Amino acid sequence: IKDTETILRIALQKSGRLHDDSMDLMNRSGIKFNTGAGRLVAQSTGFPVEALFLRDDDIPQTVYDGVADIGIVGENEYAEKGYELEIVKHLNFGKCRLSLAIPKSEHYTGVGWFDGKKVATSYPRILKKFFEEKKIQAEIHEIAGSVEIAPGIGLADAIFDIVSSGSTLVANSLKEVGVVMYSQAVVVANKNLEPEKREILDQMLFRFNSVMASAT
Ligand code: PRT
Ligand code: ZN
Repeated sequence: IKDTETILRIALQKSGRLHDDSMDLMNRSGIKFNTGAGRLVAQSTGFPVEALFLRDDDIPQTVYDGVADIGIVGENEYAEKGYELEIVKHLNFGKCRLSLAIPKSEHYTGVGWFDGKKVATSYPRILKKFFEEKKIQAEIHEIAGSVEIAPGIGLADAIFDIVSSGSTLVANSLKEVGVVMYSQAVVVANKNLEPEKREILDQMLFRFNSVMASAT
């Protein structure tokens, strides 16, 4: 009996800020997918890879569970979810930072300002760790989206959220007072990849490296 050909499964964001750059990198690496509208799984032509299109929130666990072998996700999402994976490549897109921001009318006195305050965020785990390290007693209020409006509507005193240009903060009368982590898109891999899959991954990373080197 002949073994079925080994296929590397990669989890990619279905739609959103990382989708286009992820697809573009795959395409320029010669890995094209037979995607149809709404399809969640796609086979590649000419390379033993299959794509799973997911919400970015689900990518770390999917790779950890081995449903996908590797994935492209923001370091922020990887850090928040807490699954142990191997970061095999930084991709230089999706760059942003996770920052604390407060109403611009507030006088900021340093991180102690947050003592006794209520902070809205979609990244409670990263924030909890940061406050613990700084010995700050603050209340963390988890919300899924539109974090920036929380202070304006009286839901929180401050926020902890993704910032890139900073214009969303300005539009909501907030000011950035501290960066907790910098992030970019990364390739994460399951820690127990079988050798055949590891070999496909290495070939893929070799192509990524050539594409990224020629782009600069
Ligand atoms: O549907 P799904 O769950 O997959 O997507 P999502 O809505 O959770 O995430 P998405 O697509 O918005 O972002 C995916 C990833 O892109 C994030 O996890 C980050 O790693 C990265 N990224 C890079 C960003 C930004 N830049 C960014 N600017 N994610 C979000 N933003 C938000 C920011 O919070 C602000 O509200 O964009 C808004 C504009 O930012 P400013 O500072 O430029 O005004
Ligand atoms: Zn998400």
